[in-house]
Amino acid sequence: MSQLKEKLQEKIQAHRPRVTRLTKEFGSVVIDKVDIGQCIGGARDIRCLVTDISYLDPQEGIRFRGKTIPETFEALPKAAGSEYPTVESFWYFLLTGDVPTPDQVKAVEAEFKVRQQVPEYVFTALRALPRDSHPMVMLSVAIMTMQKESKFCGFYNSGKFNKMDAWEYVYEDASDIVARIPVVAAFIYNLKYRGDKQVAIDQNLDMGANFAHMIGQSEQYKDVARMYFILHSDHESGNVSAHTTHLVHSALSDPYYAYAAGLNGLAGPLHGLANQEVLGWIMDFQKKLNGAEPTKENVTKALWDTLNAGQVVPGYGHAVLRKTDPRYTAQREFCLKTPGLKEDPLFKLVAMIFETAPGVLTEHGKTKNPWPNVDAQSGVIQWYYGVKEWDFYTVLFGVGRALGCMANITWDRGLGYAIERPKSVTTDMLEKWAAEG
Ligand code: CMX
Repeated sequence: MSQLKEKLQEKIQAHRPRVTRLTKEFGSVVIDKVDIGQCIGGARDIRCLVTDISYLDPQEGIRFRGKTIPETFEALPKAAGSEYPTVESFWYFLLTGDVPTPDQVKAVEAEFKVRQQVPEYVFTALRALPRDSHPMVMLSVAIMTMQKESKFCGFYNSGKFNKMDAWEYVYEDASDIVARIPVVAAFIYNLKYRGDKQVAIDQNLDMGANFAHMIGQSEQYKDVARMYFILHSDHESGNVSAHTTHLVHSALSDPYYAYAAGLNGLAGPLHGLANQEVLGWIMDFQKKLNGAEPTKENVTKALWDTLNAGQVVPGYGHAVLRKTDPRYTAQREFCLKTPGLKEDPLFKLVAMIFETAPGVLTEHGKTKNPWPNVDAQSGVIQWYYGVKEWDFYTVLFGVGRALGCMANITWDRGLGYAIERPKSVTTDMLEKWAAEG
């Protein structure tokens, strides 16, 4: 058993009695109530999911295992010659809640080197798809194609399946998916945008650095990849991709089925596709400017044009957050400290939208949160480094999100969480309850 798996086993075993006690002794304690607005309005704010991987405070933003984004970056061992941690160290941290030692990180890196070998048939399947398929379709297909590798499914069919050990097989699949997904994403990038010029894995590089290497990127982009994958990893459990993954896995569908489903949710424009939509919105705006300088006035007009056309301003608003998303801030700070990037016209335009959009959205009066989310800033960095194919941006999100979703379902099995099955009601029932007050 690997060091990480051993540590995880220890953590899961220590945690199980807490869940048993809560269910057996305190199962009937009320922690929330549901109104008609929530029932019709997407179950907003109803407390009915449990995760210890991350928590999203409306004012403060995300904490991974109790740490804010700056605290996380500060605490974890860094990649050689970088201020950023490796994705592998973050994976250890997300799974166990412990900051790993450099040796523990090395062990995960070594484990990932073995796990990251993607079966050749995945590439054959991707090459068989129409080349103009959306890269999120390709990513989802790739994950589904690998389902035949599932160790959890093998365990289930072995006749020896039992609830206590099931997490170990989820962990195996989850680790395989996390290690392989950047390799698959790089393959898709090269297939779609670089004439199928494929680059072999560099066994000496950590996950983020290897992704940069495989898509033909610069030395500096290695940190972009590390930062990007970590920032996009997890946002507690109610968002569409995390919740879908959890829901599908709750039926004991294996991690391949579950994460492909999660990715399909991430591909929606109100969720992960928003980073692509932001770039599309900006390019549209620049085209309309026809060479003129962007100003606060013409940005304001473009925002109102979008709102008056009944569309949402992509990259702004959030179901939980009520302040600027610290994932936005972390990326903005990366831009501000990177020579060249802070002078980049696209960064300046995004900064001007940041100055303008909250006021416009507040005046518009609909959104509960007029502040930017993670997607408002992420495309600028990619664009600056030459990843200009913005329909690929959600794939980058999907690589990062695998970390959170896979850590979560490993714990779901470890703690034996039930199949998810909320109750629905009819409109007649709602009207009856409404009349009764
Ligand atoms: N532009 C215009 N209108 C917006 C808006 C925005 N950016 N954000 C919210 N609104 C509108 C909603 O569409 C809703 O209108 P209706 O009452 O007509 O349906 C109203 O404001 C209230 O919505 P809300 O309670 O503030 O927000 P929701 O929880 O319903 O939705 C979200 C959250 C993110 C889907 C929404 O803010 C949005 O569509 N934003 C733009 C897309 C985006 O950036 N998504 C990425 C989110 C982060 C991620 O998951 O990646």
